[in-house]
Amino acid sequence: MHQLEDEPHGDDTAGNGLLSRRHWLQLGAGTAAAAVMTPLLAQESIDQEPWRSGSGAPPSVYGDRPSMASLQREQISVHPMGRQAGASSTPLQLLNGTITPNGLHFERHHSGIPEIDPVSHKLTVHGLVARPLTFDYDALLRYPMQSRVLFLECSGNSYRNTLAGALDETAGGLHGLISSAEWTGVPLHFLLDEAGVDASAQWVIAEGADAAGMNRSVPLSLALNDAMIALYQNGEPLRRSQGFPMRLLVPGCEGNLSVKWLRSLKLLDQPAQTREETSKYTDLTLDGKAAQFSLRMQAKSVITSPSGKMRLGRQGVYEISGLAWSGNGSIRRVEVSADGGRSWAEAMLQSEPGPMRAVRFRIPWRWQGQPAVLQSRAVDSAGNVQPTRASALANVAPGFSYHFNGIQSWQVNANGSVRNVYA
Ligand SMILES: Nc1nc2c(c(=O)[nH]1)N[C@H]1C(S)=C(S)[C@@H](COP(=O)(O)O)O[C@H]1N2
Ligand SMILES: [Mo]
Repeated sequence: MHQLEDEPHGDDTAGNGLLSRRHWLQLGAGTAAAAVMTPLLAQESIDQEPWRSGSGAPPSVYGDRPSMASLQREQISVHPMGRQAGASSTPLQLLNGTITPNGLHFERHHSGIPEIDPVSHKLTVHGLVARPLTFDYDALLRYPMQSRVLFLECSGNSYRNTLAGALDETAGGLHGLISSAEWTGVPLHFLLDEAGVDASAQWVIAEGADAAGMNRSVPLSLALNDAMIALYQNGEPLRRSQGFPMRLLVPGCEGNLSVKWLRSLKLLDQPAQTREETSKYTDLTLDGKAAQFSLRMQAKSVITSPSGKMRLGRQGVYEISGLAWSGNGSIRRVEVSADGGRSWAEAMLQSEPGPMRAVRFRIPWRWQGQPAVLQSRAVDSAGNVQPTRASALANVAPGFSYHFNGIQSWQVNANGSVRNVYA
């Protein structure tokens, strides 16, 4: 958490200390107000730091994170069938910017991470096509590729906030089944065009080569217009846990559609009604009906700093910062409240908004020891506004928790501690 400075008021833009962006523009202006908090005045002679007393480590084969930074995924679900069937989440509160480092991309595996030999792995395109085709890794590497920065979110993300009591968890523990990467790979339509899709085909059934053989039905329009076979993740070959050697990516849709370790694409005239689109990932409503194929992830945001389990130190101006995304397009704006939703101020978007891409938002906030409830609300390019927790749950059958996008509330107490609450 960055604490900035103490200084006179006058920039308030919404209740309980939210400040306008003007507050920050002044920081660079050379006025007295420009003093960003300087914790210590420099001394005449600087002490000799211990790490300067000898030479450092030699160049390494593969870079490592600093051992002082305790960057690790949180293991969020212990599955009754064993840890292989669980998930781990991105520690959102420890990161900044918008890209997730590969080693911290969230994981969700139905049957663990297979060890796949890229030389013998094959991808077959078959079913309602003129020519069934098989592609190996080498063949795919020769196709024209595209790179796209995309978020990937599990439809079970944030389900913990659907439970009856608010858990005292971190931002990553509650919402870390979302990550972002620059994915590089082959637009799927190249392979489908080559196989010659039959006019009767409406769906593509994608299947993985893991022991679960996880499979999902993807509407043909999405497969032709937007999906890709990803081969690289942030510049390097996919991580094993992300589907090495190849995975399907269906931008903006629930993570389950992005089948990892992809081995088969079968064209059909109807969905396959697999386990993952019937007994799982469906939305049961209060009238007893379940909606299938709620594929697009809805507008959502989360403040990552200050956030759950953090503690504010001295009083002063802090930067509230977080992530926002939507599977309906791009993020148009993000609003922030410090008074539990009574008043809102528009945050700055500090990264390029783009389709199916998470943005980083920031806004200055003056904390003078007063209790506060911090919230953020995303608005996407289709005009969807992120709902409150209560309205997001209003029509949901108890115990059904997929696709939850209710507003997160962080309570800041007078002693500076920050906790998840339902406001
Ligand atoms: N073959 C296969 N593909 C899969 C899964 C799986 O278990 N097996 N899990 C799915 C689910 S539920 C999600 S949310 C995403 C998670 O992708 P990640 O582990 O790369 O974050 O992969 C999807 N693709
Ligand atoms: Mo998922």
